[in-house]
Amino acid sequence: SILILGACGQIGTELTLALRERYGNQQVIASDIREGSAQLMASGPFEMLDATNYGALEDVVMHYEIEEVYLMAAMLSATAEKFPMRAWNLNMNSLFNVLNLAKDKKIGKVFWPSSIAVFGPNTPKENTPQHTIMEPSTVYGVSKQSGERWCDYYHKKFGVDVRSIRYPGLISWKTAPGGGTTDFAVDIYIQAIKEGKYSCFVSEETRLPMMYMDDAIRATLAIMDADAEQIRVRSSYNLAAMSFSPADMAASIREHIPGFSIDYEPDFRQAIADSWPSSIDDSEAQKDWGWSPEFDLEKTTREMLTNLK
Ligand code: VAH
Repeated sequence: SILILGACGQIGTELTLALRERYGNQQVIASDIREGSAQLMASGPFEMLDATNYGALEDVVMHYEIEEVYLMAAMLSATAEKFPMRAWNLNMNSLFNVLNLAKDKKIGKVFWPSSIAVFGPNTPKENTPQHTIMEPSTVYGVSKQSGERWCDYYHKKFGVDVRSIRYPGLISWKTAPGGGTTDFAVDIYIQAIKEGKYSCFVSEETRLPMMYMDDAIRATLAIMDADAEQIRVRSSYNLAAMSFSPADMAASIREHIPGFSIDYEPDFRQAIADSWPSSIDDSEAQKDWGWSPEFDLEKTTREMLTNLK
């Protein structure tokens, strides 16, 4: 069976539903520290579980005979700046628990999400390469950079089959994101429908790598489906789909909601966004396991406005 930790989060919710669709509802155990959407809770087994609690995690793994774990539980960039030590504890101890279960052969395969947040202010900003300067200036970014080093170490040292993707900002409508800097790219659609206007917490020219959730889920399933020898990068793969600014989003929204207006009130999240790249080179993922995106900004806007209406 498959276990998802953090199954009620923005990625976890859709990953759980996609895995249940593919492997059958009873084969996919959802877990989190709180219950999730009605659709998620109704579609298969659920366990209340704190991913930092090794004993509780091991019990669930043994009870359900788990072979694969998707560790989606984490504290994201904005919240992590407010609670650095809680973020480090959650993001790192959950990873150590899962890597050690794999090292002890209690599970066979691990997916762990990294982020473009591993890059920092002196990383090349355009077409950021797979291997480059990484001096993250956020707690979240430090935890993701350190997590990548541990994943690579456990693979090389103990043969652990852990696979990882550096997600861009993710846009989806099924579950609200929690505490991310790129949450503006979701909020803008929700507010466009509700109020016809949005006050954006990053500046209009803030251009960031973004991806629609369907592409992110498809990439996650693809990297896990690949043969082990195809996965040459065991830290984490760069992954890309599109890059745009809030101004680009507003223009795209106005094609559907002509009167939509936006103003900009940058807050502490501006400095986080400014430390990240504007576009990503994901040629390694394309080459090693056949990655290619399907959603551009226009298609994303259509999907979001249609489903949020
Ligand atoms: C965040 N959505 O904003 C996450 C992601 C690249 C951004 O890591 O923290």
